[in-house]
Amino acid sequence: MVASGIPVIDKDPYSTENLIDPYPFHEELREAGPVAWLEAHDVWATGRHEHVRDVLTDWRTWMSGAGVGLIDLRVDAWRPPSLLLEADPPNHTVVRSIIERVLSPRATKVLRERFGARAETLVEGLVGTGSFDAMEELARVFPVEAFADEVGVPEEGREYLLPYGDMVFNGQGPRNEYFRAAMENAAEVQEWIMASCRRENLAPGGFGAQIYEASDAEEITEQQAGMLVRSFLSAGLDTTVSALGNAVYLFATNPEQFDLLRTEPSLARHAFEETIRLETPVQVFSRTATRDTEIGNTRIAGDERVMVFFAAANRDPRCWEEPDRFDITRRASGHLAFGQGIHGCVGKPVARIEGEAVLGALARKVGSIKLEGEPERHLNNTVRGFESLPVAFHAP
Ligand code: OVM
Repeated sequence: MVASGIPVIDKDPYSTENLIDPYPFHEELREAGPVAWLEAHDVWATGRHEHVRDVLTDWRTWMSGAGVGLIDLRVDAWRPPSLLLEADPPNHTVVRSIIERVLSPRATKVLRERFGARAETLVEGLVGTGSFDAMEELARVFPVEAFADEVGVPEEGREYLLPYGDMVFNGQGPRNEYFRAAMENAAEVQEWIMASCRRENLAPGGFGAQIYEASDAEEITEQQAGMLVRSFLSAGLDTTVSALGNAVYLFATNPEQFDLLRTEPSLARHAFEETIRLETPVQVFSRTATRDTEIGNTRIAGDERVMVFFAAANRDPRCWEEPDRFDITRRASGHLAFGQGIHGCVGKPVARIEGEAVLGALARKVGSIKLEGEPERHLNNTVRGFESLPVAFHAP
């Protein structure tokens, strides 16, 4: 039971209908108040930009160690918790600083050229070839090849990467049909992932090997190093696949924005940020209260959980003008697609380089993008994206 006067929502954000189109639910959540009670899962939820940001930045009140999904991982964990995502200071601080070092803008600057060249080759090969699936031929290929190469994971078995991400992100939701389907082949997928995180299987010089250098320096143990490599493989693939697919879709359906990008390819970086504002890959994570607190004027008791809807905040009309419009010239900074605060996406320098590389290649090599059929959604409890996206890239 919730106290009277507190907004209660009976919609389930994880229903098929709401996964296909989450925006009516997000609007109801924002308009209900600073925070609402979700009856379907007995959990709080917040969706206004101001409150989402406040929760994310107050890690002393809002912990991650009980998990950042719907389910308390102290009670029910399908895998050993992440040392990064599902951890709090002081332990979190140590591992975060190691990953920050490996993925810093300074350390990843060299990827600009490598990713840029790969993206141009990939996109050139798709221009003028008629109808193709942009998920299959572009959005999935690029991270699975380019990012996995940088981590240094073996080439054999990379087909397990996206199924693993699907497990991880479905695992942040309820134990519903999507979670169960993703877990069908779990043992085999996890075995490959864990093997790929071992030192002897990582290419020298890659992000993975660099994490093990921190264990040589005795900053962390070898076992912890393996777990941090697992974080790369958990967080680094499905997210960027979603973003790249969503970008292609938004440009196909907003041709005037694509013309703008073509005349000014340096907008690629901006366009990537606007894409993840409007169609946010990681829609929601959660936090757990470490003490009695409040959101707006609503009391939240210690140990209660709140779902924090990045995607709702990213379309909050209190923050954005014409929030539902795709406008690559708007100032999208301040969006919460990468989160915020001490858990804000540590991989974002890499994600941005991937995005800029692919959107830059589209700008320079493609004349127009046409939808060639009905896109099919890939339904996942956390990540919003497509399964298939039939398009054609016409020559300039
Ligand atoms: C991790 C992890 C998993 C999923 C997402 C994420 C977006 C991190 O295992 O550390 O960040």
